[in-house]
Amino acid sequence: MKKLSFLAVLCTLLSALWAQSAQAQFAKPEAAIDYRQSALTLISSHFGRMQPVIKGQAPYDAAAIKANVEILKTLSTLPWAGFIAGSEKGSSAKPEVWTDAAGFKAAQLKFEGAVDKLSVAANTGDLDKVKVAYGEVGASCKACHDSYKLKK
Ligand code: ASC
Repeated sequence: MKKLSFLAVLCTLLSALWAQSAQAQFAKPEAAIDYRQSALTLISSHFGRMQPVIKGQAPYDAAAIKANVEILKTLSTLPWAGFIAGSEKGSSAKPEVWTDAAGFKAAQLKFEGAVDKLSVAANTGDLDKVKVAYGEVGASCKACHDSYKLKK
């Protein structure tokens, strides 16, 4: 019993420390901007490289698409931690990212959900399903950019 409560206290302390360090992962706003832009660059790369297959310009290698979509699934969760308070200036993020935080969060979840669906489609090995799901991911990229990214 004593051992258990010691463990419980230890876990509580460790998770509090972890939460603190998760919040303090960027030393300055520029680092947060670099982080989110890097993640979005990787997303663009891993999304864009599938386009020739979707357009029928390259053969469908189901295993390669599946592996790439798995990477995209992880990447899709990453950029959002970089949109910290204090990093409003110095990137193409619109002020609405912060003034409409709920809408921005909903757009993130829509994108992540679309990538999840693409993953389900990729796992079937059915190119027609992959094409539809790919289009939905692209639409969620565009919808978020239209509302939350400055046009250059
Ligand atoms: C991409 C990319 C985007 C999106 C967007 C979809 O490949 O880099 O920003 O797709 O163009 O509408």
